[in-house]
Amino acid sequence: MRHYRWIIGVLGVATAGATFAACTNQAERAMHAQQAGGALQASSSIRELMRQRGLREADVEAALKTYVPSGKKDDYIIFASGGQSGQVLVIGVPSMRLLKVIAVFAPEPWQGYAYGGESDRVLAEGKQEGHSITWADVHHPNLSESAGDYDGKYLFVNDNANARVAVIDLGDFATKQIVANPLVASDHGGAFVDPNTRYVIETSQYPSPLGREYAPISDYKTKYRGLAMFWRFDREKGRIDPSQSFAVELPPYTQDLADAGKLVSDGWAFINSFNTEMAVGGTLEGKPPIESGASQNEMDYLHVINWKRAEELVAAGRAQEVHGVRVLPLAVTAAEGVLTLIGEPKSPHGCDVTPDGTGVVVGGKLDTHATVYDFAKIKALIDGKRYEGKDEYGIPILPFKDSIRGQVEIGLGPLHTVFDDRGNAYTSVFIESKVAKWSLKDLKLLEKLPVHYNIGHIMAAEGDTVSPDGKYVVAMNKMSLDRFTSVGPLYPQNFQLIDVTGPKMRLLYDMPIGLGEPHYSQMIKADKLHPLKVYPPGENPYTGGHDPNAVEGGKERIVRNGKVVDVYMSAVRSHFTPDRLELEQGDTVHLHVTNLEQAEDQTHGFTIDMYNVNLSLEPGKHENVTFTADVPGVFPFYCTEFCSALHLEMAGYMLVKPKAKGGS
Ligand code: RUQ
Ligand code: CUA
Repeated sequence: MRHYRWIIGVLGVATAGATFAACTNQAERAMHAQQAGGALQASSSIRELMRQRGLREADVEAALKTYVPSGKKDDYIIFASGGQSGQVLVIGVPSMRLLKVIAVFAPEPWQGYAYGGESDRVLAEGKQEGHSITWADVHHPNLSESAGDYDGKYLFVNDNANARVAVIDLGDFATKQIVANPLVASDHGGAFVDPNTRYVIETSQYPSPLGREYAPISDYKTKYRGLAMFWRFDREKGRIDPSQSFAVELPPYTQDLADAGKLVSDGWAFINSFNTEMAVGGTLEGKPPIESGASQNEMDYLHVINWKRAEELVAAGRAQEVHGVRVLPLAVTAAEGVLTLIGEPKSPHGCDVTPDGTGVVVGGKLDTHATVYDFAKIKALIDGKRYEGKDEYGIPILPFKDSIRGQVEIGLGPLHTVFDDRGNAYTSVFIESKVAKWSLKDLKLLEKLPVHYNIGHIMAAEGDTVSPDGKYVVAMNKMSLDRFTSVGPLYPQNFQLIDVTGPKMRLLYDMPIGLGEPHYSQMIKADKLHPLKVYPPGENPYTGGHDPNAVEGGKERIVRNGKVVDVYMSAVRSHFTPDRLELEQGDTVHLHVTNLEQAEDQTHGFTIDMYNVNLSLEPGKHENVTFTADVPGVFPFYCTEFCSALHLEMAGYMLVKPKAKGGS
């Protein structure tokens, strides 16, 4: 209500007064009178407008809190998983405008990602067993951290389906590396970072024989395993260094979400799990499906990993090499206090370390509580070796009751938990379709807000850091029925922006996500990002330096060496040099093309008819493309970005002369 009155005040009175005083010319005055009249009319008719559009005061307030006028920028940026699209979404907050889709695990034509240029190599790194994979089930984006705070430098995402992790450089918002895990067949607990991004943590989901080997399902308990992978991140190079990475072998429980400790719990990692029953299905043989087999036990296990200890043991040579990865075997893990288990109520999900690092919150899909584990208690129990027993792999188990701070009665299907700056936690409640706000201090439920519908993950502004910002929470909903205009049986997902500044949560905005099922996202203060405006001249974004084949203006040329042709080409408004390529059928062509521009936003594209080559040449960028001119004919090439008035003229011909008949 306050906002509404304020609008009328500003639009109706202040604007009109100020404009009249400032102008003398009669025509101008008449014009301003008309405009001011319009404004006055608009303001006095806001109620009318609200009536016509069926808006309540709460709607107007939400609109005022989210509307970002043309030319103004957002305060926060969300990096969201693009789900099955294999990509990452960049979204502004509070406007919820989509700013970019970053190509990660799937080809993306606009960015020229994996269409003949340098990025082909990045996608090819993601092969598993020689198989190219051109999609991913992206789950959890995580920003790089320094001292537990997002530093705006890198983003890591996992591919749940094919056990891969990608590194995105936030200097140019481009994917630089994909590492394929050679040991496991799926990963879920990733890609989480420790507070200084020493490691990117990736934990397996469905157990399988390590090293992607074969073993019959009857050998499940003896041959199938889980894994926690610690990928060493080299900040200088901006790449994961597999040679410095290691893994911790885990029992074949289905490890799920993971999180790294922070502050007091730095050096530790936590993973929730389900199916500690080790059910393997067999529905056709009349056995229970995994679903029911896995829901027998009252308790599953929270995995507590002392990764600093694991690192020491690996350095001391206690690991074994499996497919080039140093793996700490289960026996070592069990004997040396690397892994400890604690009971977790009924098919847990979510595993979230509190901002101060003293607690770990786990939801229970089939339990109505969020359980808050207490790191100090866990540490004391481990140090005193006060175990309640061991599992069948010899892993020590801590007594549940003595390991927890308490439990919060949340409702049906609590999953993930995030935090604000005032000691509140927010848990997604899947079955109830609600966000539950509760107090970390006294574990009291404070409020529940309905969301639409089936909320999975939940995310808060800077929520995974040691100092969350509060302000916003985003509900990431699996279903959107009745929210948006119908677009056929496959519905978009629904991101709902929630204002958490007041005593009550306020739903502000619905944003449909129409290309995949984003699981998680993170939200960073926009001013922490410092992306490049243009590339330095001749930059190869995928090697991270000046390309040796970069072309300078005036040095364009075509060099033929027998059947191999090197073309050194420049692009500048609005022509390519050279613009005619005379080739012989069967020539191998190495095309080196540099965008010579250094003006912001002056991107050119490059495509050749039929060859499936499509490049995006941002200012300064250099690309290398190799192909065989196997088909004779005339192939126009042109710029695919409307870069200038004469953009359509930015074209040329590749002429491929047929081999002489009967010749070789
Ligand atoms: S998991 S909600 Cu990766 Cu909860 Cu999706
Ligand atoms: Cu360059 Cu269009």
